[in-house]
Amino acid sequence: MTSQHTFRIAAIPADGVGAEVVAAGRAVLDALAAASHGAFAFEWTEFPWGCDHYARTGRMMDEDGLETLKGFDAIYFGAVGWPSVPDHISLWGLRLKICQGFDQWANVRPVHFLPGVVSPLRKADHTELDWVVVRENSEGEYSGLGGRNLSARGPGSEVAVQSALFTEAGCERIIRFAFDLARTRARRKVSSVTKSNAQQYGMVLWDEVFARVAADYPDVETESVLVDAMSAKFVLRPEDLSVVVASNLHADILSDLGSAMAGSLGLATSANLNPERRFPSMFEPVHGSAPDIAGQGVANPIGAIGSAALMLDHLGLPDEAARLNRAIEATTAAGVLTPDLGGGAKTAEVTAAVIDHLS
Ligand code: GGG
Repeated sequence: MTSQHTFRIAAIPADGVGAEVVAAGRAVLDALAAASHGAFAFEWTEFPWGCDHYARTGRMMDEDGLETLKGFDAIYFGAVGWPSVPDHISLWGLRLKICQGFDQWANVRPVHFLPGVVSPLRKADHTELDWVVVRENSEGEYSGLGGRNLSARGPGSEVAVQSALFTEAGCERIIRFAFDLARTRARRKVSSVTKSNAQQYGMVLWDEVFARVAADYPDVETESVLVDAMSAKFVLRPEDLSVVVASNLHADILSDLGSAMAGSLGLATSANLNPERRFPSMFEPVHGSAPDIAGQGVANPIGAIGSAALMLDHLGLPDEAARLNRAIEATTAAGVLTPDLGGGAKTAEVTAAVIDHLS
């Protein structure tokens, strides 16, 4: 039978464990497609970009890479960074280049407990941990504005400036996105996070836009919390949160904290969305390249496989996404866990278990 719909996916494993977890996600998606009896298929094109590419060419990705990627339905990404290349060069040369080049301004990072996963914070009275961290993904502290040697005073006196850029339009679109998302959830609540007592320009603008947009959503509970207080709240009152919206840097840090609370950074999934669909969106585990375990076959593939479920949703296959999420839950519930979760399973064993549970 011929496929009714073939999705063209660009796979970019990039560095370290990226190759292992992207291979896992691809295997699971291909198994789903095979079981669809021709209803859909994936056509993969893999790009060898990352730190090895940098060593060979002086670039993290091809010069015309963004132009090439424009033709795909979605991008499936692994992890960027390797000790041979300074982190700011690898990050800006690949992941941020794609996110910013394709205006993927909404980075959605769900955080929830999985059955069978023991977290030190999974107390009887905190059995529900079910949030989405919405990360502003186009500006803020990642504006790239600034410079070094501004004073030119010589060795030992160097000065560096790093500017955060907050635009009213940028704040408004991500805050509205968070409110619209909250309306789809059981708990209709949006928590806005800033440090506007200390950051008196951009983050005050964010707070003002939040208050204005909130007035359009009277059915959604709201709170504005400083990032230091929110860090404590994550740990002490996780059941009081639903959608958390924050700037690029704050949301990155908070979502790592959240996924550690859920058991491991290796579980954390993410979607870098261009909600207008003018450009492809990108799906990736939140974790980095993990040089300490790369090549050992023990990386947790759940973050990458769960991100593939987010991609299925985006591609218009919500039933398949739900099926994949159920298979992930069945796998962890059965105790098939990688070492980061206290188990002894290899990446390939977890992947095979997820595929088994698809049927
Ligand atoms: N898969 C996510 C990834 O590769 N992250 C690498 C990293 O260093 N990210 C920092 C950031 O995005 O702020």
